Amino acid sequence: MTDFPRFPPSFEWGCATAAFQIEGGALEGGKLPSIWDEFCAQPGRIKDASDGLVACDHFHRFREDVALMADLGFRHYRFSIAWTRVVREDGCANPEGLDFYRRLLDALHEKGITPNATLYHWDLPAHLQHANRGWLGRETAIRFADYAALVARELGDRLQRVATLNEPWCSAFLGHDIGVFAPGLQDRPSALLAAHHLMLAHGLGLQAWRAERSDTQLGIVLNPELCDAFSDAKPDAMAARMAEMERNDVFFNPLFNREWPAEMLEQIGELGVHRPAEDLRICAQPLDFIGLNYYTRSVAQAPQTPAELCRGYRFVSPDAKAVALTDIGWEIHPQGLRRVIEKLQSQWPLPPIWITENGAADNTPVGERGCDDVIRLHYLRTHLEQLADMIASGIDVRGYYVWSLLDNFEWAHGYTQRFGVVHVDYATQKRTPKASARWLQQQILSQPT
Ligand code: GCO
Repeated sequence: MTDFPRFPPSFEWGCATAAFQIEGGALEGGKLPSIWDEFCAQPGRIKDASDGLVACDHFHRFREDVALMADLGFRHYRFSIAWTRVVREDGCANPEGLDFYRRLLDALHEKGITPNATLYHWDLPAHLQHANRGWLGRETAIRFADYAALVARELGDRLQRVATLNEPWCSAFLGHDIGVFAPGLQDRPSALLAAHHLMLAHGLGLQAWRAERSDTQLGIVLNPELCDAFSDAKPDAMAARMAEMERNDVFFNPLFNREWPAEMLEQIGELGVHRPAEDLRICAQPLDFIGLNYYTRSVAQAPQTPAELCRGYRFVSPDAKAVALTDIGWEIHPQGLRRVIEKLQSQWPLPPIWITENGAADNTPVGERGCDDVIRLHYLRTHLEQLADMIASGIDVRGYYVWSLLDNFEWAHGYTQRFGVVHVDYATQKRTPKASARWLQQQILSQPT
């Protein structure tokens, strides 16, 4: 094995999680249901018919989890705050919910771990879905800004870096077009309208936070798509561009005060009348950082079915005989990390970058000698080598957060896909660091400080 590369001394090594995927404690401390609680309760939505009621029971075991992070060498932790835990239906603070995050922040502080909070990782309060059609209503963006201001007031003194949204593409398109995420709609123009309101929420959220505090580094976490064309034929190249427009331009353009491409305006159709022109200016608040999540690339072909024609592309599933896949079926393509960042930088003036998620599904069980997760080990090593090379060639990436600390609730896949560097036995809640966790620990601890 070759030597592991050196990263700059200031480089941040962290791990990431999200509230709904790990916390559990769903009915405790005045927590309200989210759209994901309701989605899980609908038959057929989640592969193993599971839910987030207990998940990794992090709500009760957070001290143990923080100690584990510290033991594994992580000095930075990206987590999300559950809107449903800290804000009551009347918009007032829920002291019990805030207290949970204060205790979590205390535990992190005691271990010298820097918190990085995300305000919205898909768990919209269900009452906003019912009263306001969720992200299809403009009011939800306003309520998000109120929530951001509340967190700034209540927890802001303890949070140096905060992201508004995680992967709004997933909330908008998986939730409203493809329908595999909450709230489970299948309507293309609605997905675009939701995307607009999510970006508006981001902009209003930043304004609201900054009105409360000026000392927080603020940004957003996106999951840009790297889409290659299936062939050199023009329709395939156009399809790849359409996929990237939907996944990248719809979210990056507003950040930099640019209107969506004409193709996307056409797709939103009449619903576009709900997009007042001044919204663009609100979306384009100054960014202190951008978080990028990278897992894989995709390959697009000219559309065939009516739904594909409406989107302008279709994806080709990776061929397991031709390329290496993780257990969830995603191609392992480490060069994509550089390719996607270089491509984004050629299109938009990005602020400093943090890789806020990168990781692999590897469902190797725990045996007598632990969990030898070779797919994940290979994945992490090749992506980190790529990252070190990129930094050496001058790309400004300041930190890396592995997804995820723990095996957890993988959305529509339920508990069937394991992304953790630490194995979780869901029957006993026993945590077992996998080989990849031990390997990462070794690399982090051997870096210059
Ligand atoms: C994401 C998500 C995670 C997923 C991970 C693996 O932002 O996509 O933050 O919640 O679990 O990406 O699918």
